Amino acid sequence: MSADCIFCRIASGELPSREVAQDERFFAFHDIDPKAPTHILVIPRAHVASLDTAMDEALLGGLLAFVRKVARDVGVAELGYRTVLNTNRHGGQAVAHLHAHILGGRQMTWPPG
Ligand code: DGP
Repeated sequence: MSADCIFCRIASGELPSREVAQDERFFAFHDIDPKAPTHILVIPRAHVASLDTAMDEALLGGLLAFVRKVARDVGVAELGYRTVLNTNRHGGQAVAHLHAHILGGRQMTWPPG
């Protein structure tokens, strides 16, 4: 837990969010600025700044497994969805707490901007 991290504060319940799912390691909630009909963020409860500094491979595997479970549970898995991990400045990472975006409910395009 990092006291000045908004995603740590969301995962702890200190800040409000539209929760989708949680377990002892992960928390999923709706993005405040959705870019698709379904736009969910999945974060580890533990404070990890980015994919670049995430050293716990079990945590990374667990994050993807949780993404898959959430995508199935909200009903976007069959048609498909995009999972995005923006990393550092060129990656477009605005919040320095590791998070996976789940984007679904519309056809995605390629390449991303
Ligand atoms: P990124 O650019 O990958 O760091 O994406 C950060 C995302 O987090 C962005 O899509 C907006 C979202 N976000 C930022 N602050 C909040 C917040 O306080 N609540 C929620 N639900 N989402 C937030």
